[in-house]
Amino acid sequence: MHDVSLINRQHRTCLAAALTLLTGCGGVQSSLAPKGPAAAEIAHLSWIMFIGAALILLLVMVLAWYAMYRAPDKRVPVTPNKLIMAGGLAFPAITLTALLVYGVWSMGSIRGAPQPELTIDVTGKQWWWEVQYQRDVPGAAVSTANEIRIPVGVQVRLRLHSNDVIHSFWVPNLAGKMDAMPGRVNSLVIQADSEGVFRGQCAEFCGAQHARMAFFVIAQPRGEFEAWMAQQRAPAAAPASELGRRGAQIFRDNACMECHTVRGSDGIAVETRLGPDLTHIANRTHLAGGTLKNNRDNLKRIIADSQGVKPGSHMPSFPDLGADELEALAVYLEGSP
Ligand code: HEC
Ligand SMILES: [Cu+2]
Repeated sequence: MHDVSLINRQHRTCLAAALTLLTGCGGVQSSLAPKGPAAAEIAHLSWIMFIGAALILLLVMVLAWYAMYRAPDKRVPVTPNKLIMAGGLAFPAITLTALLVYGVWSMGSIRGAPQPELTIDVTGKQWWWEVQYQRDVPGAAVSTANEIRIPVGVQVRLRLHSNDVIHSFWVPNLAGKMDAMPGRVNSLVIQADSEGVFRGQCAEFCGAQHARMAFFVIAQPRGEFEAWMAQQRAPAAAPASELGRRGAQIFRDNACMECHTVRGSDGIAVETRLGPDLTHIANRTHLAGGTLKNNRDNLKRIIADSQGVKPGSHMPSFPDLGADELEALAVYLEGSP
């Protein structure tokens, strides 16, 4: 009796563990919860392969069982030649050809239309993602970091760049992986069928902070997206308070603009620098590649202790800034949501 209940308990623990693992497969970063056509096609193909492989395993197990336990005089006689021709040649040739044909056919919907409506430039950097809208339109370019907003139901082409090492762009709910390589532009089409926030991350080891190089794709209704674009296009508002003005001064005194752009402040030009464009930073949900939620405390923390948050990153810590100076900087940066 005791033994049986013990086994039951172990079974229950196993089941609970398996269920926990399976529920981990849903959610904001899962290729098993597709939210767009390309991801749906990939998930479909994965299920076909998984179920097919499971059936073949079952067949092999049944044959093995038959060979081991069926009494020799009761077995159906098959010559070795026939077995090899059928099981070793014909069967794999047919299943693999079918899989190849299906795979090539599904490539069409994974690639997307040749002329998507919207193109966004995404550049992998050690260790964050620069996201640029209308990069080639002078005066209209918008740059943000680790956050890609897209309208729902629209095919969006991402042009993937890198200016240091090879990164890999992967947002499992929406599409497959695509490398971002120096000296080359790779193209990936994504589309979200419903509103939502989908997490992605760099999927190619790229150095010390590779693990903290996540990003979010935010799919929103067209109107909301357009409003966001218009607001992002505007330069930073001039600081409205004394504290904000002091923050702007501290920003200049510490040469933050060596690496960061704040569009509209004192003629600092829009151009690609080492660090993210900070013009509308208050608008982002996260900081430092998904490492921290974006709020005032964390904003101050990333400035004062960047090397503590993300050791080895190209953002130096500023440990000498006092609490009041950090507050002023944060007020200044948050002044233009
Ligand atoms: C040497 C270049 C450099 C200097 C100087 C610099 N930063 Fe940065 N900063 C970076 C880089 C690179 C990142 C991205 C770090 C990462 O996530 O890997 C960053 C990130 C940030 C972020 C987070 C942005 C985001 O969206 O994740 C803030 C805020 C920031 N810096 C503020 C400042 C302030 C304020 C100063 C001046 C006191 C400053 N930085 C000086 C390079 C620099
Ligand atoms: Cu990486």
